[in-house]
Amino acid sequence: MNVLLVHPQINVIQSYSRGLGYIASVLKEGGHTVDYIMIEDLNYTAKLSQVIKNHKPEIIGFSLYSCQMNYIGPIIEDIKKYSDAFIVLGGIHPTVKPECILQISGADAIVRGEGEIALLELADTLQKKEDIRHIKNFWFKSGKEIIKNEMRPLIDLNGLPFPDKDIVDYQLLLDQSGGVNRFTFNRGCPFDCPYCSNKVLRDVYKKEISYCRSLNPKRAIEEIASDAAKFKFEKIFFDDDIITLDKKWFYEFFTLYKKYFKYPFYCNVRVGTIDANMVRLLKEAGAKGVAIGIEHGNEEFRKNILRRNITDKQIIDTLKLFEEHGIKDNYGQVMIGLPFENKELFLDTVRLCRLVNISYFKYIFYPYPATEFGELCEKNNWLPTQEYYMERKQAVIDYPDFKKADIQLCYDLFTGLVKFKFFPLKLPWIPTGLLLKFYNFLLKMVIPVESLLRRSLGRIKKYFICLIFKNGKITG
Ligand code: B12
Ligand code: SF4
Repeated sequence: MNVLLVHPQINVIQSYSRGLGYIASVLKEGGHTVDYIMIEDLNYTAKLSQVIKNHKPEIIGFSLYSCQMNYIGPIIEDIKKYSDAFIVLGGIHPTVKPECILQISGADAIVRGEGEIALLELADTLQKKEDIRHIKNFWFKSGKEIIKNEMRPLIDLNGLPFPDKDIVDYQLLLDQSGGVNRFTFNRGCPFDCPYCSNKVLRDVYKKEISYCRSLNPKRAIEEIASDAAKFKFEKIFFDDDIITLDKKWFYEFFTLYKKYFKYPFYCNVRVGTIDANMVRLLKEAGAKGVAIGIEHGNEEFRKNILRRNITDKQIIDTLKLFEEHGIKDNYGQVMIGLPFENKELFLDTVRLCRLVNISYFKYIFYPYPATEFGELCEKNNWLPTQEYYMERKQAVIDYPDFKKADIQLCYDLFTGLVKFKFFPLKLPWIPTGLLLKFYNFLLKMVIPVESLLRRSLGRIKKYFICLIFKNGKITG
């Protein structure tokens, strides 16, 4: 069968999808033909219809994050005008919100959870012209009815081929991302953070005790080696939610990595899951930096609302541990605009971040469907006020105590407020809102002047060094 995999990435940073890569490998191994197309903006129509007319797919599979749902209705309606391919929606959104099958009128089915074997079975069964309605993981539209099939057991990751990177111009993707190659070798996370989809994913597979699984370390090393032989890249980012969770895996994997590779790398670490020995191994293996989830700077808020039982001291000590071992290019992830947050609480995030010397990935909170916060926001009508927006970068929720405009202001100011520590964060006679607006004005003036000064000083320094070298006064 001819299968077309569609990856809508509108208003998000473009990246390779390992999920679609695995699906493509398994379909190809099963004798099917696979094409892939990425939709990066709303001018997709001509490109998409060209691909569909050329390749004549019999199945078209969409991989969907929640933030892409508003875009795909018209795309699919358009396809229906000139193709009678069977249209399947898969990925995280249909997994956690399968009812979305009703929202997209042109969709024939959705797949919940892992799609490799489910889609292969669909292609095989359609090819044989047999009844597809029993295939596990699928929800099918059948007239006005929805057929809701049960889930199949979780896949043995070690039995899978490597994700197919030939479906895209992978080298171009690597070059565009500054030579960063990304890998994820583990699936699942055992924590229950109310804003994250991991608990929902676990619940989808509730009968499976082994939801959190890892690719065998040797196999993971083989995948990196296979990429190293095919592509040119400078460094690696391990996207696993928490690479330090399974200690046995961690030691085995990084001992092998140290032996075989020289690529500097970054990974995600959860405070409380790492000790000095592990940090030492990361350093020896070539870690340049780690990303840790700070999420919020108010300890009570972090514990009680975000259910992250991690103290400020633990965060500071963990980062110190990395510094002491020479892992210095570290990142903290922070969220702004959470339910029950306000401007005062936001300033606690700035306060905590001022105490540590790291860079930041800052995000505006987005209520992912079926998560605890997603449902809370739905119940309280705290949902995005715009149809199209840059998820995590644009404020779209208006809470009674934290207005959309203020969330955006806090997001825009965050880096400046952390960097310029001399700005006081509490001036008793200025209410927080006014203070933030004043700083917004100051930062717009100060940041450009500061970086201009730094660049000019750098140039002057270089000029003098050149002059001295030329005159032979310094001989190295
Ligand atoms: C690694 C990762 C990334 C990486 C790589 C992403 C990628 N495209 O592969 C990076 C850092 C780039 C990233 C970015 C983003 N991510 Co991310 N990411 C993850 C993480 C930690 C693991 C995903 C993964 O690789 N899983 C393993 C692979 C093999 O599984 P998979 O991709 O889910 O695919 C399987 C199934 O979903 C299904 N499937 C997928 N597509 C299809 C299609 C069809 C037709 C079928 C039948 C089946 C199917 O079969 C696949 C194979 O089993 C998850 C958390 C999690 N535990 O899932 C978050 C997660 C998926 N990310 C999330 C988000 C929001 C994003 C961003 C949109 C954030 C942003 N605004 O920029 C971007 C979008 C990136 C993009 N352009 O696609 C959310 C999604 C929530 C939601 N409801 O939408 C998650 C769940 C984290 C969370 N906060 O809860 N991410
Ligand atoms: S620890 Fe991280 S990956 Fe795990 S549930 Fe919490 S936010 Fe999600």
